[in-house]
Amino acid sequence: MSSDELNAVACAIVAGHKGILAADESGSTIKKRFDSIKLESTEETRRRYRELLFTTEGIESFIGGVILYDETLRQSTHDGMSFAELLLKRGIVPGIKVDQGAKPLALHPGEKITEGLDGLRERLAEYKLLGAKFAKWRAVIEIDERDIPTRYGIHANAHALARYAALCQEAGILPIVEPEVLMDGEHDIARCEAVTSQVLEAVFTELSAHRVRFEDMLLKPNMVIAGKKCAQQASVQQVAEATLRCLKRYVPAEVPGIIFLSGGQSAEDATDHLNAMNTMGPHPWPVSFSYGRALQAPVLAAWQGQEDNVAAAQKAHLMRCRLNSLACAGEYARTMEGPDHP
Ligand code: 5MM
Repeated sequence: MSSDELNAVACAIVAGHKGILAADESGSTIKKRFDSIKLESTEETRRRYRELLFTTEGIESFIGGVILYDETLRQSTHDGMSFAELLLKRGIVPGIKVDQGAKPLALHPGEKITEGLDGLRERLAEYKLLGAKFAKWRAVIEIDERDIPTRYGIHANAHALARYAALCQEAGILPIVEPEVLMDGEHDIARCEAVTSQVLEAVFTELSAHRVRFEDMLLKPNMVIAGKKCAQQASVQQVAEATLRCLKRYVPAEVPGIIFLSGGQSAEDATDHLNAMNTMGPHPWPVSFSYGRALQAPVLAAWQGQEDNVAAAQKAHLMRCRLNSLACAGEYARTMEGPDHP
């Protein structure tokens, strides 16, 4: 794919207030999600669950892309259509998580480095044949009192993100660059803003050094938010202001879209924060979502692994997608939550 085509994929994903469904849980993560509804995680239960998500009627009006896991990209609907083909037919761009998870960073206790660069060029070529148009790599940055993250931990993760993004562009696959500052911990919103700033600065320095074209990528950052265990939680307005301040300082206007992760926020908070940011525009880039838990938690709760609950789960799914799309337009209100709202 040429540069123009990669940019067109990025723009198509976020056009019309659409966002991304992150359904790329690895084996251990989806097992945790299924444990919460007491469902065994097997290849078939995972396939059934992903079919429920991807066949929900109407989501194509709100969802421009879906991130898949390796196993899911190779799976099909019950009547044999590959998930990638199904999504493409519905006008939704299929993508693939290509990192191989965050592992302990040697000699840096408490820090992680994402692995998966070895053999990535060959894997990208195969994923392209299987229908993936974009890829995703997630770096994980933890904050704690003991001078973590270190400069080296940030640099190592930024460097890996840039190497991944360069390989994607070489292969003609749009890279989603995801540096996630975790919201676990006791830190306040100011510390999150300081660390997120350092991380974004390092990421764009490395992307530039690796000759990655900013117009041919999407950025998937965390919002600037207080740690879950911080006694002083910030208001919706404070989160929106701090997040935008940080992004406007470090993210070039050439980037065709910001697609936030939800990071453990409740479904309602993730939508509310996104909406607040979109009432404060215009911004240099579309400000949208690429949520995993904040889109799927209500679906899993409604489904419970039962065939009889598929319709209710799809209804919950459609509603969450619609509310987040409204938030991309700055038209969401908390009063729209609840089963009775159309
Ligand atoms: C769906 O979760 C993704 C995969 O996680 P693992 O590699 O740990 O199995 C995750 O990368 C996700 O795409 C993003 O973090 C966004 O998810 P949330 O739940 O934070 O919105």
